[in-house]
Amino acid sequence: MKTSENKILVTSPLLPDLQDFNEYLRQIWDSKWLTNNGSFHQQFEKALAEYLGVEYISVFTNGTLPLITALQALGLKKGEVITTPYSFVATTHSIWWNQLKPVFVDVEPTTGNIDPEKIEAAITENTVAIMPVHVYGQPCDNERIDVIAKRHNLKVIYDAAHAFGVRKEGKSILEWGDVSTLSFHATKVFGTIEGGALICHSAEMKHQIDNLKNFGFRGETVVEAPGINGKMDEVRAAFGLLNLKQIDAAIEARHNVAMRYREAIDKIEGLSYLVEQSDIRYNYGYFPIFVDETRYGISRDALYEKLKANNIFGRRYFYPLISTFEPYKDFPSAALENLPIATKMAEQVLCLPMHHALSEEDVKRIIRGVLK
Ligand code: T4K
Repeated sequence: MKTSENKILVTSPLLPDLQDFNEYLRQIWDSKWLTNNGSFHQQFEKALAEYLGVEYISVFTNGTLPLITALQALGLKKGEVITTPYSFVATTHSIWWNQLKPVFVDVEPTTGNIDPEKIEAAITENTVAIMPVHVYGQPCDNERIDVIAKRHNLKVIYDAAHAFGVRKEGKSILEWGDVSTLSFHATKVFGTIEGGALICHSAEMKHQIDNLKNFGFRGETVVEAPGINGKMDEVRAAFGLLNLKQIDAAIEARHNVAMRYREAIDKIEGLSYLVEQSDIRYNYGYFPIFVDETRYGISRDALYEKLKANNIFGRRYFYPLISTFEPYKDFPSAALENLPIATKMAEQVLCLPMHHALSEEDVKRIIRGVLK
């Protein structure tokens, strides 16, 4: 391999056809309506609800604000929220921004998701909610999480940032828990440049969330809650509306890459990947592999550097663990002995490039790169 070969990045954004987008931009220019629940915003919410198979969805300007707003909408003002350290840092930050206390529990080695058994052990009289993450789009064990939540009267907020379009037994996993959130960041399977959404289960709650993302206004003159500005503008709603038309093809292209990777990695000693659960429609947002240094021969970091030297840019999502970052590292639940599985996964993981536009030649180059 030569370093003069093209750069292959971990992901590449899904972009609408430029002519189609220009036409939508022209309509926005003509209407002079740029934000605040405009026509594209309304169309986008409707089309998303249909595509995802959910009833109530509210789109936001990114994927972090729906998490922050979810905790507000559920009226959680004080207490502890049990969560996973194996995620992007926004998950924990959203708890902190609500002045709630994150409590980390370990994950399951088979999925990387929060371990329900460890949730139960971490519940105290101060626990008010659970915030699991469907990491890499792998569905959490919602049945066990539900039972625990009901038994202890806790709210469940699923961070489904990675789970766009993921279905279990034909139904959207976004219907689980009290609420779920999505991210439409440029690096995600489905993007609106920046964007996100909050999914809830009643018209009343959607109304409350719509008000919260608009400063808490109800009508023109009444402010019913200390809301925030989380509104998605018309340009990004139009972008999202167009991307919906090509999302299935993009997921199919990712699926093909995943199959090629699996076939190759099955033959490499010391490398593994997350095994799929049955009856799930995945979105193939990420392709994490785990490097067992003793059997593979070199460390995860050495493989990461070796690929980089060949212009192949994987990413160590999710290393370091959130619980090791400055704001959280001194929490008792952040202690390494509390999180052995998450710690091991974070030390071994490398996400290989995964997106809809990878060519067969790219895939071959990446596979050659990971071969010993
Ligand atoms: N919850 C979870 C579980 C999440 O994973 C995230 C976000 C959130 C909540 C919060 O959602 P948002 O508020 O972000 O909507 C990225 C993303 O910024 C972030 O959205 C994402 N998770 C996280 C896992 O990854 P970085 O720092 O890795 O992004 P960056 O800029 O290094 O980009 C990665 C690669 O993507 C680049 O090598 C090239 C490619 N890229 C990136 C951008 C921005 C492009 O090709 N085009 C682009 O425009 O954080």
